[in-house]
Amino acid sequence: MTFTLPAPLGAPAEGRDLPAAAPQPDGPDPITFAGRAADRLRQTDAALYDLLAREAARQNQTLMMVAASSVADPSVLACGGSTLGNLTAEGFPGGRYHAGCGVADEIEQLAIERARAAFGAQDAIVQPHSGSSANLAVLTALLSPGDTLLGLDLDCGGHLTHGSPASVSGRYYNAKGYRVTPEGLLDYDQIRELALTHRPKVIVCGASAYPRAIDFARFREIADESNAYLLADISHIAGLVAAGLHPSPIDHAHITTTSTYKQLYGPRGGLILLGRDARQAGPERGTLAGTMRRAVFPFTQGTPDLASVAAKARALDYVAGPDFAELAKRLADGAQAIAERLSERGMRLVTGGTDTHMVLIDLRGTGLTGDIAEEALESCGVIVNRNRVPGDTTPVRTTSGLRLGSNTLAARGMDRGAAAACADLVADVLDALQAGSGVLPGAVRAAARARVVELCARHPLPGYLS
Ligand code: DSN
Repeated sequence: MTFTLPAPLGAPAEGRDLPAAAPQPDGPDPITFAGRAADRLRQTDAALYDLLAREAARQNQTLMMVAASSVADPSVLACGGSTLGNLTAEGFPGGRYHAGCGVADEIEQLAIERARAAFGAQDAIVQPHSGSSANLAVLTALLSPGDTLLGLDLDCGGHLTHGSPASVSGRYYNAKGYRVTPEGLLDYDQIRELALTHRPKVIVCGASAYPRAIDFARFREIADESNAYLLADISHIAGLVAAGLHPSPIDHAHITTTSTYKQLYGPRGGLILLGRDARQAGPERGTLAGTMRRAVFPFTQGTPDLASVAAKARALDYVAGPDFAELAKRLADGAQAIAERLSERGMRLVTGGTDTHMVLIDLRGTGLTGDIAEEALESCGVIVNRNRVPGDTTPVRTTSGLRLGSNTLAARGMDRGAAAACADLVADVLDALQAGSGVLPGAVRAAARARVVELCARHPLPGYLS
């Protein structure tokens, strides 16, 4: 079997240059060199192939409005399915614990450079398996068990890894929480007071369900005053930050983390980014950046997923490219349009609107709960998630809210008008549910489903069918 090797990026390390085969136009693809990988799966495992095909069809034919999701370009998926998945490569470029990592080193270095370029960062660690893994690495590097951490409470929009008792972050550390105002907004005076009272070693800013801009500079002032490290988790807003549509935390926070599959339209995975504090001394030895690298490997992870690292490199190239600004603008506009239309339709929104891709509906007083609304919308092909809202007293699987996001709508090319049409769909279903005491009439479901099919056909997933 012959396959074409890509040209190396630079001069290969001595002894690592591989024989390049002549291009074979009709030969197997040089990335999986399995030929038609999907056909091979179909022939060898029809049951799994069928499930994967059904999932692809589901994504194509539904309106994905989960704020924590997006859609990766097929070129990102190609990297994730490449032979890099076969590689064991503990360590970092130029310092591995296994042989055969020359190409992988170049790929990881490329991902690092692209992450730095996309965010204007001094340093980047591209190996975290997820945003949660990135946060775990940072917290374990900066805190000893029992040390104090200050993060946003879960019902106010914080993330599990920001100090929830359901996670390591709240179980192994002395987690204190800050809350939002009755209007749903961050209260920086309260955060400062809590920081000065509890003297946390780490303050976490960033959120999973907070639709407004975050003042990272103010957070850094509070961290400096209370002698804490500032960790900014921008998993939800990383695309807006990269596009300059949300203030960047890179030079305010000591450390910034993000997942790569939400607003970076990349693979499952995470990043750790450092700005002006990268070269300052870490808590024990070496620099802060070096501390973070060791925190990922060997402290909390083993061998990296190089296929995912390659997929991150691919996604980050797009993020730094000319089309991304347009996409980011569209997703911000789309969220605004959704918030405006839902407000016009009488829905109560947490904070009254949005500065990001995210809109949070407060269902209290409607007689509906998040789980019932989520299920009814899914039956129409509109995919959202139930979410707690500030002060929510319902169980986590019930909730009093719905969280919507515009990432995938924007990737489908939807403008403000199309995004508003999606909001109308949501409002129609919720209105009918309310009128029917939680039961969605079949005629409403059928009409909504037909509009979803029509919207999806008019705005196909980019790169998948064309
Ligand atoms: N962080 C979770 C969320 O926001 O839904 C999953 O990525």
